[in-house]
Amino acid sequence: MNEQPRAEGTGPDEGPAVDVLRTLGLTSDDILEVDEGLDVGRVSIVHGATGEVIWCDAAGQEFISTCHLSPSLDVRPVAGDWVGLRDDQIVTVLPRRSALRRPDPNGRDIQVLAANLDLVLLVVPIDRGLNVRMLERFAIMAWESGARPFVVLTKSDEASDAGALLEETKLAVPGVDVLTTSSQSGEGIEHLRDLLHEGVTAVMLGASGAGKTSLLNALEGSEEVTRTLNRSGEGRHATTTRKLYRLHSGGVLLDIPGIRLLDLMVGQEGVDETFSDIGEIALGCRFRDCSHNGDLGCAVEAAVASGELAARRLENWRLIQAELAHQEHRRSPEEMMKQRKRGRPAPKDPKR
Ligand SMILES: Nc1nc2c(ncn2[C@@H]2O[C@H](COP(=O)(O)OP(=O)(O)O)[C@@H](O)[C@H]2O)c(=O)[nH]1
Ligand SMILES: [Mg+2]
Ligand SMILES: [Zn+2]
Repeated sequence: MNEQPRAEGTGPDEGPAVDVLRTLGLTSDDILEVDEGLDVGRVSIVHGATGEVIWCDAAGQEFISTCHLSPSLDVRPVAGDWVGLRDDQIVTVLPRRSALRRPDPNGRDIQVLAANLDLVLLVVPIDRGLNVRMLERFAIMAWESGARPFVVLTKSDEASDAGALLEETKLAVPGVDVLTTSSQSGEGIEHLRDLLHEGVTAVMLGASGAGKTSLLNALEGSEEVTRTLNRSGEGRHATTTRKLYRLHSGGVLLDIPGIRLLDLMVGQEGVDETFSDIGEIALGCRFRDCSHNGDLGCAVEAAVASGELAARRLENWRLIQAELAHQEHRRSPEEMMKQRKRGRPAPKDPKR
């Protein structure tokens, strides 16, 4: 194994190639070990049997190529993947540190949308109130990815009571940071820029019309973000693609296909994180496998009765549990049977 190029902190390698890879979002958690003679790059998009890759040679000269996928690949590369290249062919997909997934249209398989993310921006408009159920689903999917979820409330200039909606959002996704923004007035945009600094790769998850494109334009201060970026001023890093934006603030934004509500993936871990308030209260339930549905000594239902927990929150949790069971069933009937026999998983210890 050749050990170059590698991220800072994982090896002695510094140099022009690593400098370029950093502008592509390389972090110290990415370990780019590839075979001798391979170049390293980052995938911006894959369509069919080819992928668009931004890569650089050992001298730090940057290129953008449409590369064929080697038939020997055992992992299909996706946007955000670090890959090893030989002669314009992707021959290695490096290990992923996070991955955003959704159910395949057939409902049985799982599709990876983007890899090696640090931040999943949940873009949620508040000009017509807050769609809590959609927010919860986005949050679950984000938690499942292994990246950090971050809620960006948009269109605050048209919100009736942005302050109240902010509080409602915080209750819906405990433990997730929330920022109120407006692409119109500029509220929150500077904060968002600070968040998207070098070494951060982000995606925006949000319904069509949520304000994602406007946000990107506000961040970049331009209507035309697909123009050639030239941050070094020396003609280097001059390539960007329609799908991998190198932001002026230093971060990388991957453009992924829009997600419909139906596509959202539900996973136990993401549900536990998103409903950590219920998980915490459930520690007080008499039975570890309490279903919070008429069970004896249920602390969660008691919390609803006392007003400590909103009834709607428990309702949403139940709906999500049903959906989780349904998705798992569609994916694997056998696994579903096993889980039924084992009973419900015990609530997880609260993290905070
Ligand atoms: N008032 C207001 N309208 C916005 C804001 N951001 C986006 N919009 C409008 O919302 C619509 C959808 O925005 P767009 O960025 O295309 O959403 P996308 O589909 O998520 O990319 C457009 O008509 C925008 O002008 C905002 O901050 N304030
Ligand atoms: Mg758009
Ligand atoms: Zn209970």
